[in-house]
This record gives sequence, C-alpha cells and structure tokens, in this order.
Amino acid sequence: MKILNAMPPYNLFGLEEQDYGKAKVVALPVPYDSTSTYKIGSREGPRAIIEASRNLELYDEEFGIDVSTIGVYTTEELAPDFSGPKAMVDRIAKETSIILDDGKMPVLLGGEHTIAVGAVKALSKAEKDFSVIHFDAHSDSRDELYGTKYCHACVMSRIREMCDSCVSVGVRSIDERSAKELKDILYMKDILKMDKKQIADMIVKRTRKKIYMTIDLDVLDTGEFPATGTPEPGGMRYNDLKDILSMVLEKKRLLGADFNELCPIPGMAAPNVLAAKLILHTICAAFKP
Ligand SMILES: [Mn+2]
Repeated sequence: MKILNAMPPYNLFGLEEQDYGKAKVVALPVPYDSTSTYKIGSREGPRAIIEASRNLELYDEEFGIDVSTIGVYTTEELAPDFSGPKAMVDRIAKETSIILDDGKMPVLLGGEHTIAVGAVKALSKAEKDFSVIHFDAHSDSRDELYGTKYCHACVMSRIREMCDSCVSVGVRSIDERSAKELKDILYMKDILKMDKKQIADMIVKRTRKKIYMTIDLDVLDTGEFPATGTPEPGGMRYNDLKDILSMVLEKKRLLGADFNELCPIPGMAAPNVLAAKLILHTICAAFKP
C-alpha cells in the first residue's frame, strides 16, 4: 500500500525511481566501524547521509543538472562480517565487483575508511592504469595496527600494494617513518599556500586519466565538519574541496568513489548535509554533459 502524501523514499537523494537497469551510479551503504580506535560511530554514517540527502534540492547549479536524471540506485546496507577485518574487506570487494561488472559506478557510503580497501581491491581486478586520489587529514600509512593490516590506519598501505599511482591530499597527521618514505603526499601545510587551481593542477598532473577517489571527510576543517571519529584541526574548507573536485573531474574519468568517516553527532544535521551534498556534487561533476 502506498500512501498519498509520502515523504521521499528512503534511498540516496530520496529518488522516486529505483531502476537498477537504468542507473549509472550504485550507492552501497556500509555501516561498519569495527576497527575504529578513537570515537566510534561511523557505522551510523550511511544512514545519516541518506537521511540528509532526502532533504536536498537535487539540482546542482554549478553543472546545471539534476542528479536524479543520472540514475542513482541505492542497495540495501551491507552487513558487517564479524569473522574479522580482512573478511569484511573481502565482502566489500565482492559487492563492489558485482556493481563494476554490471557497468555501473560504485559509490560507497561509509563507515570507516577501511571500506576503500575493498573497493580498490574490486577495481584493481576490473581495471588497469588507474590512480587513487585520497583526501584525508591522516596518511593512513601504518602497515599494521592492533594486530590487523586491515585497519582504518592502514588503508593507504593496502591500497598502494594494489595501485602504483596514488596521491594523498590534505594530510596533517603522519608518523616519522611514513613522512620520510612517502613521496606521494600533498600536505595541508603546503596546499595552504596554494590556490584551488594550483592544487587541482598538481593532482591532475600526478594522476592517470582514470581515477578512483577515496574521501575521508576528516580532511575538512573541524569547524565546518566536526562529525568525525578522528578529528585533526587545520583542515580544508568545504568550498575549496568542492571546487578542487570539480576541476579534477573536468580532466579525469571517475571509476568509483567512497565517502567515509562521517561519525554523526546526535542532533547536529549540518555535517550530514555537507556529506550528502558533496556526494551529489561529485556525481554531477562526474556525469555532467
Ligand atoms: Mn582520516
């Protein structure tokens, strides 16, 4: 039974039409935060993003398109695998592979950052010659933490094993060994001195035509985005990040993306709306005519 005056359906952007065949984008909600080491709660992230997204205008004024015309299909929430972090990464990879095999762009809604490892694992089987663009306050370059290599602090170490072209942007938290070894990091301290165009150009120059994007929302400044499990002060502004994404996607082909580490604060809607709007903008940027 369908009531006459219903609120928008419960899916990303509250779209009336959920036609998997026609959809170009498939949103996969992953309510998982089992390896989080500081504030837990990012398992509530996908739900908060979907809830906020149902209250947005679907028209992106920058690109002049309505996201509903692109076709976005939201799957059910992926259940956690409690046999361990590696099993969970494999489970995410399996679901992402199905989406890729169907010729659709996966957009994962986190959940903790480890979800990106599963997505890139699937992508590395389907595609060659792609780069990973990583926005994050943290380098996520530990080899292991608390007995697992599949922890939120090890994300980029695992991704670098699968993809030889990565760039991390906005980093302001890194251990000494990583800082000495890694050459593919654009630190926050350096990009602060550049304008948006220079930052975007640098990312474009360092990456291949085909890209995967993993966006840890804690790359943003804690003033604008306090809702995260591992906050670091001194981050990027929303408008800067949004414009940099527009400029990068102008030159690149987006194969997939994940938005992670939203750890909702009860009663505070703004960070959830920010995350939802950034996802809407990214999808519109990727599929603009
Ligand atoms: Mn982070």
